[in-house]
Amino acid sequence: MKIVVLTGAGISAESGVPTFRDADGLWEGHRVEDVATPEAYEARPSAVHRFYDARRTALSAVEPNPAHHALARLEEHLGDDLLVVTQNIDDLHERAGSRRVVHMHGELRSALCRGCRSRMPWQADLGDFPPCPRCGVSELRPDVVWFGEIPYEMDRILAAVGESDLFVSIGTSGAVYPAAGFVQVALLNGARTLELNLQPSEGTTLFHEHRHGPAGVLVPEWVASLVTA
Ligand code: BJW
Repeated sequence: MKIVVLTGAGISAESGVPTFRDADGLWEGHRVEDVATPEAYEARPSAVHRFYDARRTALSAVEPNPAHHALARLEEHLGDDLLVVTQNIDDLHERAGSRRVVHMHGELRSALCRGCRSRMPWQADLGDFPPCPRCGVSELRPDVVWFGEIPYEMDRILAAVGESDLFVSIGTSGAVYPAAGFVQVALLNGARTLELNLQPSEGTTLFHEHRHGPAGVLVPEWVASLVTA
């Protein structure tokens, strides 16, 4: 059985990483749609760098939770038949042991050159506008996908979703496309669809099955049922 799992901020919530659209969400009073844009970066680059530098630093203080570990365990059983597509820019899937992970909205521990478009692993702050070590010309920005930009590895993702027998969405509000549309691609190709989320997502009616509760409980239960079956 081929499985594609789409994860969102909700899977990292129990690790202490804030979500975007919940009451205690990340942007506190700002709509994420107004600030996660290239235009916001052009207007206030220092403020945007401060925000991402703080989130990168905070990553060192959080750990993967039982939901991340369960997905890593599932990969041990399914190997190449499991692909985790995450909208998250944290590295908690990898730290739990998952290897087949696509970061469609980029990664906190990566930088992108605004000039030569090189992507490179990056641990330090970007707020002092370091030049690109590859071209030396332009400044680096967070390697994340803002509104209006094209998410990474879309061809690989759509091929995997199209070939999947089961599509599982975990901890995402279903508010942001193209990720919110993957369930429809899966349905059109005959896959079963399962939602594991704290509450019904915006696309909840598109799923054959829903389980609502914390990912740290639901995901290990779901993985255990698959592995024992
Ligand atoms: C728990 C839990 C627990 C809590 N256990 N659950 C009009 C109509 C349709 C589309 C568009 C439109 N106008 C514009 C668009 C396109 C636009 C878009 O979707 N806009 C919407 C506002 C409508 N999309 C884009 O621009 C994208 N690019 C694009 O479309 O390019 C064109 C193209 C695509 C493909 C091929 C060719 C061309 C880019 C989108 C980029 C999104 N970027 C961000 C920021 C990334 C960097 C950063 O992290 O700062 O990505 S925005 C933000 O939202 C972030 C997230 O990945 C993304 C999704 O959020 P997520 O993960 O769902 O979090 P929440 O907070 O919304 O939800 C958390 C859920 O977890 C909730 O349901 C909770 O209940 C639950 N939860 N605790 C389980 N313990």
